[in-house]
Amino acid sequence: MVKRMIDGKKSLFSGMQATGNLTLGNYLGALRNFVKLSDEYECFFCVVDEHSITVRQDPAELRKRARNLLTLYIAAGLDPKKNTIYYQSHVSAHAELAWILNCFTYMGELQRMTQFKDKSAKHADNINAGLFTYPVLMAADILLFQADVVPVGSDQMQHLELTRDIAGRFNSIYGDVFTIPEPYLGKAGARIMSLQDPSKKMSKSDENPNASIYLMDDKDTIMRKFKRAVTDSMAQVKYNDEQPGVKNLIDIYSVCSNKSVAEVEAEFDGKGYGEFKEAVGESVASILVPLQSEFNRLSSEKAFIDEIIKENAEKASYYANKTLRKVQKKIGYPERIR
Ligand code: ATP
Ligand code: LTN
Repeated sequence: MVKRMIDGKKSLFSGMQATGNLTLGNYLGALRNFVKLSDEYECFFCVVDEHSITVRQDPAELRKRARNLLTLYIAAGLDPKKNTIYYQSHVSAHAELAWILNCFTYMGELQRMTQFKDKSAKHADNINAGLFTYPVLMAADILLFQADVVPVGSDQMQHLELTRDIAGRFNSIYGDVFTIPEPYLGKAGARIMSLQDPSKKMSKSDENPNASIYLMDDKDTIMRKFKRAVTDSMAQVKYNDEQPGVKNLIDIYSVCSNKSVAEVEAEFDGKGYGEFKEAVGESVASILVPLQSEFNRLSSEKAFIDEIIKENAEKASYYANKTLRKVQKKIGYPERIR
């Protein structure tokens, strides 16, 4: 039996890290889908600042980026009165449930996680236990809110599978405690590739700034980066695996201009890459430029944002604690005396 937390509505959880500058990949793979789904579900959108400290952060910078991300959620179109938008670190239930779930997760499962392997190769001087148990905290995030659906980019699928395994394992011992979440991957945009090396995903931690479109890039920069994007010498706008650079640009254009892949191929039939890249740049700028002005407007509304931070942390805590108390009771923690 599936539990409905609020008003019979299904619930949705997702989170993003407040590290680095957000890219077009983050927007098309995740944030855009948050907005698309937000009417249909009871939504919890989290700035996962606890995940961020698995790699070293400058404190002032982390605080600033976390606030910017929270503001960006709202600027992208998530209504903070209807959706619960908050910081993970303001809701202690995340860390508390993560501890419990650590005791239901096997070392072997965590050792298989590709993100752990990638990040430990990248940060060889700081392979800390938090980096290793990162997916358990992510499972706790999702399960606390009994999420039915979790919109993510395809790089997070493995973590979501693990979340489902942990939840199933817990339920099989203690009964029906957690909803088993389903991933939501958008049709296109689930994996946007680097503009300089289309075999790698576009990543905010890429050292080459030309590889990524940052959400705060101005129009000239966007146009320039697309102009320099790596393609091939086949001189045809066709969607296939032999042309990974062109394929990536078609994906981006298709999502940003709301056209199907076939429509895009037809539109640029017989035309050169120069013209195509310019159209891709225009379509991306037509989304990012308004997003940036809304972000700038909201950033100056300090009292409004502060109020949202306070109210939504309380709301998130209320629902998270409901699940946490149930879990604590099931596993046999002593009852609280009131
Ligand atoms: P890094 O690349 O530095 O590890 P990240 O951008 O993958 O960071 P997050 O901020 O946690 O890390 O990602 C937020 C969301 O954006 C996740 O749902 C992730 O799957 C999605 N995402 C990230 N990169 C891409 C991409 N290139 N294409 C599509 N979705 C992406
Ligand atoms: N690991 C995710 C961020 C994240 C997340 C979550 C996404 C943390 N907790 C819960 C969805 C649901 C990433 O994108 N790197």
